[in-house]
Amino acid sequence: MARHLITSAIPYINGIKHLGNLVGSQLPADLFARYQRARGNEVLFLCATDEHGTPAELAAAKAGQPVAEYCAEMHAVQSGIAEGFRLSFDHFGRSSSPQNHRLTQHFAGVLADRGLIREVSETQMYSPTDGRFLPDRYIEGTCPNCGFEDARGDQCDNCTKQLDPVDLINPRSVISGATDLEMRETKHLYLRQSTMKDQLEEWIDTREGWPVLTTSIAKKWLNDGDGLQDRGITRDLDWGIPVRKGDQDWPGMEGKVFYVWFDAPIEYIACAQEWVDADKGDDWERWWRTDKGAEDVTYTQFMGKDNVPFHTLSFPATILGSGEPWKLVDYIKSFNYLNYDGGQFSTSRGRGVFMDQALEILPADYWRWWLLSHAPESSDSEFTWENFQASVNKDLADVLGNFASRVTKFCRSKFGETVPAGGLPGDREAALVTALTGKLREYETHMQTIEVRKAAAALRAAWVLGNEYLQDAAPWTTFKTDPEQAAMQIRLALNMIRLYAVISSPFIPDASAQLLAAIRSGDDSWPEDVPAALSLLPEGHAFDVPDVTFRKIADEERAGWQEKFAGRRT
Ligand code: B3M
Ligand code: ZN
Repeated sequence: MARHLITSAIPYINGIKHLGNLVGSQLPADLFARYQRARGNEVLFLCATDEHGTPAELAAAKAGQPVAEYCAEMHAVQSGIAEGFRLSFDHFGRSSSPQNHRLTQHFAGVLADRGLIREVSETQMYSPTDGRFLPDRYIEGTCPNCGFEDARGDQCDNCTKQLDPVDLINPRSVISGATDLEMRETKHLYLRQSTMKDQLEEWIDTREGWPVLTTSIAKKWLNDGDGLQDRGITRDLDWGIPVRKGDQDWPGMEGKVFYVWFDAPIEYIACAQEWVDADKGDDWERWWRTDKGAEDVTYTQFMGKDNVPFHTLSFPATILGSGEPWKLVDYIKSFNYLNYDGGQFSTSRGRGVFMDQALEILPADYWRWWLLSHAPESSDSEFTWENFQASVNKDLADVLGNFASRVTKFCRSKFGETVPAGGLPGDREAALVTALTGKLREYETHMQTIEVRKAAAALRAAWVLGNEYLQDAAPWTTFKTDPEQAAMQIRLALNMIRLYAVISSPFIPDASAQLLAAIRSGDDSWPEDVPAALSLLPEGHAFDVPDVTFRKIADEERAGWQEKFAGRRT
């Protein structure tokens, strides 16, 4: 049994995520976690809310709430929506947890002891109008790299360059819009990533089969311009993890907190501690400490491409720099962006479909299927309502849903609601088994290598084989001349419903559970051997005709949604 540690990028606490965020990390991570569990492997699947930094402070201020209270509420909201989408986290933690406070301070202390942190006295933007220093996201301005005018102080959304607020051209305060910003002296801590460039590069070079998207972004930040830069890891903010050296005070750092991107990835580890402290598990170290059993763990991270620099460079620098036996990531699966109907999804502009709205319209499986089968892997992809409608109606309703419904209804009307006996399978059945085995092995390969779209295509192809078989065998015709043979065909098809339910469960868990329940099978074992899996339900096994598994989306309905979501979210 293999052991898989799986983490999804942890979503910012400020507000509900849109479908583009979902498909870029949490959803494919869930797909992979469900698949590995279905194959009988041991999985620890973790996610959390990213609660620190200016986004949280700004959103709480906007909501007129104390930031701790705001975060607690939004965590509950995000957690509920994650359940709605059937994201099967073993724990959904919080980066503001006491566990993460301790661990982040621990890492800072160890890194300092190993000479990897330097104190820098720097001048930073101070806003007399706002009466405070303005860190990263409180400042916007023009990107020095690409000229984009709304670049944030920490990163340019246009060219993905990591920035420092002082790099911006024509900076302005996000709080007040003030432009009378002045430079004042303040002291900060820097992680000396530059001294670790060779170590990081060697580590990245020895990772096998990483997606080009992942390694090319990492390489760019390692080698472009002056190469890898040291990174500021503290901020002048109230909300965050206080700067301490382990459990000691850090002279000169009073009133400062760690930078959100320093503590956020550490939450991947702290989350495993939270999982244990919540009594859901009893040993987090065997997942995270290579001296305590984690050397045989395969660790896979999922994220959007804008998060890649932090996961390929900054977080590994923290881990490697500590000199402690923490588990490093084995595979980073990164995604491009999903666009919305001719433009970008945008949280700040309220553009697109947000996770809560999606679930109000249709059950999770409809979205899961579309999003995963159109995952922005090799390039950006686009959500359009027409495409969504077509894909739901064809793949889910016509192909999978219709197969289950036709087979069970026909059986009920001719043989009753139990699996019929019937004669021996012939050439057509042998051909089906061969084709199905081929598709299934293809599907497994794509799932193992996390080629999400290809996996979806192979799964769809496996569903199509069932329909083609049914069309070709035509048991409703056969029945008139040879009821025995029709019974054999239907028995095979009923078994295929069970097989489909099992192999489809990573994509569409609710529909799979519904089909398994209808077929009254508690056996969700993976079809390692297709012929065996297709003779599992014996003669006389009772079943029910399932309710409509997937309904079709009508044109008027689609047009209504298109209209409803054309404007700004209110
Ligand atoms: N919260 C950015 C995002 O939600 C950030 C990810 C942190 S992963 C450690 O896309
Ligand atoms: Zn830029």
